[in-house]
Order: sequence, then structure tokens, then C-alpha cells
Amino acid sequence: MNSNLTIRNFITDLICSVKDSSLIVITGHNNADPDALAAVMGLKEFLNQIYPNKKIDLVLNLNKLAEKIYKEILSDPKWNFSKTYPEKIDLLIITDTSDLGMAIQKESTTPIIQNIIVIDHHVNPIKLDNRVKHSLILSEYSSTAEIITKFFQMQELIPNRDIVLALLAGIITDTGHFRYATKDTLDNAKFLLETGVSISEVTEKLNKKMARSEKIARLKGANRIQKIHYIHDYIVVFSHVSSYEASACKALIDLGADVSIILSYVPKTHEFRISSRAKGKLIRETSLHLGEIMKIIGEKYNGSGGGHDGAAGAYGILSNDNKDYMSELVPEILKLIKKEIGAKVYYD
Ligand SMILES: [Mn+2]
Repeated sequence: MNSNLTIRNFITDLICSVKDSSLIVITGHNNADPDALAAVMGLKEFLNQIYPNKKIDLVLNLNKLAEKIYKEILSDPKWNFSKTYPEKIDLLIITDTSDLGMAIQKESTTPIIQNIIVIDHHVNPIKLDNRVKHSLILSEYSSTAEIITKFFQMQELIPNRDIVLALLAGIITDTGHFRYATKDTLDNAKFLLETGVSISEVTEKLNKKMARSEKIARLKGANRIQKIHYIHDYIVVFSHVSSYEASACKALIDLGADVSIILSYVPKTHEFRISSRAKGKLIRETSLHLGEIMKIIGEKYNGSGGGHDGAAGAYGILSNDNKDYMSELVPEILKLIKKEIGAKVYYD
């Protein structure tokens, strides 16, 4: 089905569900990034432009970058983000993830939820929670912010200035400053820019200085590469750090790796996290999809995983404290990567 028709039908279902519910909560994944922040704010504004008197609660805890955007880019940061859920929810709308587990804090008590709606741009999950009534999962979209931007366009509504800035920030950060943008992404961003904001209003604030601890994590990441794996002409590396995995992962790509995988392990809880990235050229030339690999690894280890073809993550728990977690996990991930890169190389 044509994606615009899918969106049109979804908007109709969404509006109907909101109309019929009274205790409504919009949320994003834990440690919300700028895209999740934009999705939550944008969706609330969208629904309130249609139903001005509908009370919609927001549950969100922001990561550092989202916090920065919220405080420094928005002119009126007076949104009420709760960190905990109310006891009872008629309609929970989850954005920027399809996994209820990623949207509910581990420590908090699970609310009683009647119906769930999912809006996401990551890979389709194998199974959705059985309370999910409607879902819109569009992996061809760069970001959830871009999907919400499309909602405004289709309903011929204009978001207010702060929402435009938040949506733009979501698109900019999820596309690596438009590096991974498609023609449609640029069309949708154009709709936002036509309201009178400029890209530099967002990007100037995003170019933050790197913290010393982040620089050290990146250097340690490079220092701890034990072996360079060669698959065809591609270079694949694994390393480990205890914090800033995503940044260290990106640093190894900047150094020259085609695929970079960073692990991080907490001995106390036996929990591990994985951050992975691949260069666009490799993604275009092979069938590698890191989001799918991370999903397999996360699920195998009682956790979760997913993401895009070129950037994805996972978390899981080892059955016992394994100090040698690298030798347990690396061969498994490498096998999956080899299968995709090795089997199918598309030459121009
Ligand atoms: Mn996103």
C-alpha cells in the first residue's frame, strides 16, 4: 500500500482513538533523544490543534542532548514532562520505539493500560504488545519527527514555532545533519522551514564542546581494538568502553572502520549494551542491516535490540558473570555480519 494512504488511514484511526479516550499519555523511549522529544511534543500539539480541550499527559525523561535542545533552542520550555506514569491509562501512545519495555522505566510500577498506539521509524518488531490497537512503523522515514511533520502537512495544520524547532532538531540529529536524508526528508524539512525558522537556529546550539570523559572514551575505544577483521574490502572492528558507547562507536568509523561495534558491560548486573555503526557505502553495497543483527542478539540474551541498517543498538543479560564477555559476544556478532557482507555483495 502506498505510504501516504497508510498514513492517512492511520491519522483517522489515531484521531478517533483520541476522541474516544479520556486518560491519554504520550511517551517516547527511555533516555529520550531529540527525535523522541520532538515526536512527543509534536504529537501533543497536533492532537491539541484538533481537540483543543483534550487533556493529554506526557511521560518522558530526556537524555543530555534532548535536554539541551529543550532548554536552549525552545523559546518557552514550560512543558510538563512527568517521569512516572499514572496508575491507569486509557490510551498510551508510544513514539520512536515499538517496544513497550523501552518506554516503561524498570523501577516504576507498570500502569494498567487499556489501548496502545505505536508511531515509529525503526525496524518492524516480530510481535507487538497485544494491547496495540493501531501502529504506524515506517522504516523509510528518517525519524519519528519527520512522520509527525507529515501529519501536520496532511491535515493542513501549522505547528507553532517551538514545535517546528523541535521537529527540525529531531530530523537533523537522526539524519546526522541531513547526511542520511532522502528526497522526502528534505521535502518534509522544507515544510518546516517555510514557517520561517532556519536550520542554523538548531545546528548552532547542537555543536557542543565534547566533554573530557567523552574524549577519553573515544580514545580508549580505539586503543582497545584487539583485532582488525577483513571481510572482502571492508574493515570491521570491535572494542569496549564503559560509557559513551555511541560516541566511541562513531569515532572508530571516523578513523576508517567500515563497521564498528562497541560493547559495554556491567559486572554487577551481568548486563551488556552494544552500539553499532556501518558506513553508508557498505550499506548500499551489501545486505547488512545492523538493526536486524542487534535485534537477534538482544532477544537471544533476554534483552532487546534494533535500529537502522547503518546505526543500531542492543542490550541484554549474560546468564552468569562473564568477565570475558567480549569472547562470548564478538564471535556471535561477527558471524552474523559475515553472513550478510560475505554472502551478498552488490557491485555497481
Ligand atoms: Mn528516532
